[in-house]
Amino acid sequence: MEDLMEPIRTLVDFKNGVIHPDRVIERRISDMQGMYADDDALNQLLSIDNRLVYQVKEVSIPEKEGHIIYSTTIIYPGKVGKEYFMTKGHFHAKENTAEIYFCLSGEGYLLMQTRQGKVSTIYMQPGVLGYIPPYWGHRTINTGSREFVFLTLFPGDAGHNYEIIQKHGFAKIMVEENGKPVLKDNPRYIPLKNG
Ligand code: M6P
Ligand code: ZN
Repeated sequence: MEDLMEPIRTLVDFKNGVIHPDRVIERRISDMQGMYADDDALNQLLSIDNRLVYQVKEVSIPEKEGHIIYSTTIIYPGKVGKEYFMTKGHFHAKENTAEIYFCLSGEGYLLMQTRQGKVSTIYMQPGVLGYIPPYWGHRTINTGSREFVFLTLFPGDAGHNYEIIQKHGFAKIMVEENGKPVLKDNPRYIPLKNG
């Protein structure tokens, strides 16, 4: 019983996420360089104000097999050029691990992709649970005009692999056209050679 841990009670607000997080990760425009199709639009935004794109509020759970890590993410409304504010996106370091996203407020998309370039999306609104099966890389996108807030749960030993997305990008991007979100081919996408 050497690993016995005390139970944890966490208060989650539907608009603000975890109320007393142990850690808050902030991602600003400057952290998103190279991730949007339009570099000029990003640099222009950066010259005005290095805005907050999203925040992850984490609870300290051991990053070990058997545990379930949970956190809430708030993606602020905004765009870089025509592309909506989004998370960096990642695969799990241990790729045969799944994840659950549950929308608390706002709206957006869960964009998923396999190493082979197969793409899938789930439209998220309050009450929608998106299940990301093992082997799918994932990113979330705020296509609404308010904060997009969701709760996530994933295995303690899943880990994050950002490298694949940083180097190759997602095959699709979500852009605004005539006031509506549209999924388009990403001009910067580099397919993985061996999947
Ligand atoms: C969710 C979870 C986290 C992740 C966060 C932000 O809360 O999937 O594990 O860190 O979204 O996404 P990213 O790490 O891709 O920036
Ligand atoms: Zn994940």
